[in-house]
Amino acid sequence: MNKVYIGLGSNLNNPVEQLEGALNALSNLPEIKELTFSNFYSSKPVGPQDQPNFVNAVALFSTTLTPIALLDTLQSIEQAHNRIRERHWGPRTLDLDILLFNDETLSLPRLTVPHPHMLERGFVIQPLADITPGMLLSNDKTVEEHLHCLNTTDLVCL
Ligand code: ROI
Repeated sequence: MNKVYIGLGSNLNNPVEQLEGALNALSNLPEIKELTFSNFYSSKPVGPQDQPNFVNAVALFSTTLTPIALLDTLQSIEQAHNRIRERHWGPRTLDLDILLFNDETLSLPRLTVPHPHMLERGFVIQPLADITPGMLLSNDKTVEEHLHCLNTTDLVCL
């Protein structure tokens, strides 16, 4: 079984419902077991500010899927939620990103793991810290140590 952390985000069409729908879809898949997830957090957009606030969470599960099969699965859930993506770093109905896949490093055309921006983003590290504060990340710091280095004043726990 592979141990996977994914990030969930939405800022359109009732973001909380989008995240709940995605978690429900994941929990119904036979290839996915032991799904747990963080609190939901609302925050201002990173990047272009002329868009609604985001709601973000992190989920942890075990899966028999390979990284690419999981990516395909996540993209089909995004599509089923009528993902709208108008522009780069613009608003979206549902974003599902593979953050960590076991302790693997992957540089594939479609997929980079660990997620290249996760350490800079409070909206990823705060929910990750809810689930696994003591986990060591790539540079030998714990999730909690990373959290202390980030400005999370903007995050509101829902
Ligand atoms: N900003 C926040 N707060 N949350 C996100 O999930 C998010 N996703 C993005 C960009 C547009 C970079 N900003 C975000 O893709």
